[in-house]
Amino acid sequence: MKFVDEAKIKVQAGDGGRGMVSFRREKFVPFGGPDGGDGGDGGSVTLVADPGLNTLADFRYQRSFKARNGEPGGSRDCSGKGGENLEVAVPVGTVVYDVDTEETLGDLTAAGERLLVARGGKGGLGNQHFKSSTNRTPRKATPGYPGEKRELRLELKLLADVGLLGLPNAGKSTLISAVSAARPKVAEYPFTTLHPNLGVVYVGHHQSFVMADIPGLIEGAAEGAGLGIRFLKHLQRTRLLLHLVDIAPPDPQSDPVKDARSIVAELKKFSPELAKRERWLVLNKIDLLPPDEVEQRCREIVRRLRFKGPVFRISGATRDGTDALCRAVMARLDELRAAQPAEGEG
Ligand SMILES: Nc1nc2c(ncn2[C@@H]2O[C@H](COP(=O)(O)OP(=O)(O)OP(=O)(O)O)[C@@H](O)[C@H]2O)c(=O)[nH]1
Ligand SMILES: [Mg+2]
Repeated sequence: MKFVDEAKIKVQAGDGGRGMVSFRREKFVPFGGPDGGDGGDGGSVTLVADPGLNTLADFRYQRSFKARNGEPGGSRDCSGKGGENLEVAVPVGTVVYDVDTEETLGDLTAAGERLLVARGGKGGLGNQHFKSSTNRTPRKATPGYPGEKRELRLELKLLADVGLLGLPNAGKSTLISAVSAARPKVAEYPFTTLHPNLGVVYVGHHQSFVMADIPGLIEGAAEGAGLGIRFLKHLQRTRLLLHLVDIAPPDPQSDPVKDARSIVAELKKFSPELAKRERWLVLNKIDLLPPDEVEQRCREIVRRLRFKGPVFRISGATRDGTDALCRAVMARLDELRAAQPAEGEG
C-alpha cells in the first residue's frame, strides 16, 4: 500500500554567455589593450519547498523548466548579464531523484528548503584575460559552458490531514469518492474497504487537503474483531477526524449513539492521544429521511452523545452538505497549521 504522488519533469539550466574579443579604442591611444568582457553565467534551476502545495498534480501540465542563458560579454570590460535563476515550487515532503542515475538528489522536508537541481553554465572569459607580456593583442575568448540538464522524478508521500472514522457501511468510501478523485469500492455489505485510501480534496483553486478512508471499525476491534484497529495507525498524523454516523441504519435494532460510543472506545484503546484529537461528528445519509425526521434524529444523537464539537449533516450519495463540510475542514486545517505547524512546515 503506497500513498505516493509522482511526477517526472525536465530541468535545464541556462548556458553561460560567451566571452568577448575587443580592443580599447580611444582617441590618442593608438593601440588600446584588450577589453573584451566575460559572458554572464547561465541561470540555475532550484526546487523550493512550498507549504502551500500538497500535490504534484500541477506537473501534469508543465513538465519542463528552463532557466535563462547568460548574456555574452561586451566591449569595454563589460560583463554579460547573468541569466535569471528559475525557482520551481514543490510540496514540502518531495523527494527528488535523477531519472538517469536513480540517485536521490535530495529530500525537501521543510518549508522554504531549496535544492539546486541544474547548475547554470559559467560564462566564457573575455579576451582581457588572455593578455600576457608576449601577447598584448589576444584574439582569444572562451565560449560559455552549457547549463546542466536533468530529468527528475519527484515523489511525494502523501500524509493525510483528515481521517474518516466509522462503522462499516457508515458511508466513508462514498464520501471520499464524492469529494475527491479517489475511487474506493463502495458496497452495501460491511468491510468493503480492506485497506486505506487517500484522496486529495480540492477546495477552491489552490487549496486542498488529503483525506484518508480506512476500513470500518466495530466494537471489539482492539481485540481483533472485524479487521481490527491496525489501520488506525494511518490516522496518527492527521489533524482532524471526521466521525461518520449513519442516521438511518437498515437494522431497526441498531442504535447510532451506542455505535458511535463504541467507535470512540476503540479509538481510546488504540491510542489515548488519537482519541483526544479534534473530532467532528458527521451525520450521514440524510437523503434517506424526510427533513423533519433528519432534524429530530440528529438532535437526539447529539444530545445523547453530549457531543460538544462541530456537527455536520450530509449525504455522501447526493453530496448534500459535502461542500460545506469540506470548506469547514479546509478553514479549520488552515487555522491549525497556522497555530502549530507540523514537522516539516515552516
Ligand atoms: N442513501 C445513501 N446511501 C449511502 C450514503 N452513503 C453511503 N451509502 C451506501 O451505504 C453503503 C455503504 O457505503 P460505503 O461507502 O461502502 O461505506 P463504508 O463506510 O466505506 O463501509 P466499509 O468500507 O465497509 O467500512 C453503500 O451501499 C452505499 O451506497 C448516503 O449518503 N445515502
Ligand atoms: Mg469503505
